[in-house]
Amino acid sequence: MASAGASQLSLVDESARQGPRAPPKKSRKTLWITLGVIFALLAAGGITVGVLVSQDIIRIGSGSASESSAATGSDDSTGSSNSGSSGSSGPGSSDDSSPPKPVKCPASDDIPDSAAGTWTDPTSWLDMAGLNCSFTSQTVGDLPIAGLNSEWDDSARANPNVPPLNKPWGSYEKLPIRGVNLGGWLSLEPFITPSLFKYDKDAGVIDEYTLCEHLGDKAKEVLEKHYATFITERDFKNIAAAGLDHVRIPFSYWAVETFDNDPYVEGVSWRYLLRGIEWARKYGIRVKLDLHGLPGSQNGWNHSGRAGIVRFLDGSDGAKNAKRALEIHDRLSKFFAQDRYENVIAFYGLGNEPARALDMESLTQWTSDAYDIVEKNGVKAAQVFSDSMRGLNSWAGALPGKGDKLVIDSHVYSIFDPNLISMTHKEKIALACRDWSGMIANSITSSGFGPTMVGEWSQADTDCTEHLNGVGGGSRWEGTFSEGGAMSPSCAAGDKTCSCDKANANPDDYSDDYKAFLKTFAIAQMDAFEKGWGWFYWTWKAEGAYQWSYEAGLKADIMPKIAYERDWDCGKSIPSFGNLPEDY
Ligand SMILES: *[C@@H]1O[C@H](CO)[C@@H](O)[C@H](O)[C@H]1NC(C)=O
Ligand SMILES: CC(=O)N[C@H]1CO[C@H](CO)[C@@H](O)[C@@H]1O
Repeated sequence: MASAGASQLSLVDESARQGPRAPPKKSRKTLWITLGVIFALLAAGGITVGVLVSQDIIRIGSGSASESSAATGSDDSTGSSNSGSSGSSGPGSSDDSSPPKPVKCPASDDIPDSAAGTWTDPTSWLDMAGLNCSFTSQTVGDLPIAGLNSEWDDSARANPNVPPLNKPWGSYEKLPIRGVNLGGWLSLEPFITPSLFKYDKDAGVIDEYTLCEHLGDKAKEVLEKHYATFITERDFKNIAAAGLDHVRIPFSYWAVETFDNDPYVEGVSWRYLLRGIEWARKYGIRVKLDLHGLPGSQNGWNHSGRAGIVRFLDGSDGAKNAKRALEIHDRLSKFFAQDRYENVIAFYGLGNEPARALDMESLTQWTSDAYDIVEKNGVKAAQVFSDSMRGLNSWAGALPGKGDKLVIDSHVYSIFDPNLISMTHKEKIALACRDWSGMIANSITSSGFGPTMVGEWSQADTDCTEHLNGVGGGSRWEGTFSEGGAMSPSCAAGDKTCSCDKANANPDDYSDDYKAFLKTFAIAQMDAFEKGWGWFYWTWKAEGAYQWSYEAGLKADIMPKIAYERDWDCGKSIPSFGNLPEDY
């Protein structure tokens, strides 16, 4: 319309320039005809648009329910409403100066047969909130961009303590990560969501693999419902409000691809990962990608997808699965090298907790190969590898020459080691302030590995939480969990008074002294881990495991309200916690 109008006007100008010799009557007649045609076209266009709008074919200003309630500051938005075919506008398009472009959501007839029902088919998506509903078969690195808006806005900042996304963070040694994991969301873990694992023992459901096997055709529906409801936009908003600035997002290889006869649900979590990154962006939170399950299982633990045997690097098909993992990194890194991710993805994790038993030399070689692939594909984020539970010292001097582009990740817990879990409350705080703090400070020097982060830790001081030691596993605390040796209660009292009742109670029923201890223990660890590049708490949300849920910890006042404003530090003396008994 605009270009047609312009050429009409130039015709009018032309006739006007013909000056006095041109018959004025004819000239005026041409002008009126021209204007008449323009008005007729405008009117017809308006009617057409009106009809399309009234028939819901074009939607205008169609921000999703969650976006509009977040914009008005409502805290009740769940961000998970199934808003059917409603489209969504990009972050920049709410700007008054540029009215949102109309979005046409396709009907199933509009989807090409080849894509119908696949992960690119928006009519098959359970939850459209925050997603672009247009059909596109476009991929990057062979991975779909479906659901993404074309524009993005990196101007948000998580809190006044950190720079907005579009400004450099600066040195992580000076300003450490204060982050949280979104555990149990895109990679399931029984202790985080026991409700998904409530089956008779005979069903043998102990991890995501056996769960999907058991559910069969229903697996997709059950898992997508979990993806859509367990973590929503509201969580990202609350994470930023708690003074946290990074999220580590665990996801597993079946977000991208499945192999052989894998029962896993393929591809569905991909869209939720991409949407999670967009929500992080909206609240100014930087992201650490964390490939939590690698082909074959890199550690044989339930959170790798499949408990039991390691078939990665080692074991049957170990070499094949290690190669598959490199191919997945090739695709992922091509995708995440897009400009849109440069400011929001701060860290790219190569693999969570490869087994300690794996040969150090082959693990180092695999890590180096993966690093090269990701680097070559243009990912600007620093890469992260796990110390594979060997301890930071084992990696001093390893994988040299990468400067700040490769960070080591250690997971620090006091409860899986009989020597640590049996410490008294005060000893545990001293352990964090003295030993862990020294360990991290040493690792970031030139005699250690260098850049060091703690990608997982928790304030739990017992291993009492249901399923923590595997589905139906008991606890070291009460002496009901066997690691091959003799079982004896391992709380500091060391006798049959050791009880899980108090730790597993609702935090409303905790004594003030126990609350004060838990909060001080959390702060002591934050303090220690900030001697390096900072920390990610494990985890943001858990159904009933209060001492593993940052969200529940905030409610119970056993976490600092604002992560970077704390009323105690390791330089102060350890409070007495009244007469807190040592049986819990
Ligand atoms: C939605 O996706 C389509 C296809 O990728 C794209 O052309 C369009 O610009 C997107 N809409 C917005 C609002 O970004
Ligand atoms: C059987 C199994 O793999 N159990 C593990 C499940 O994951 C937790 C930690 O999240 C471990 O402690 C269990 O050993």
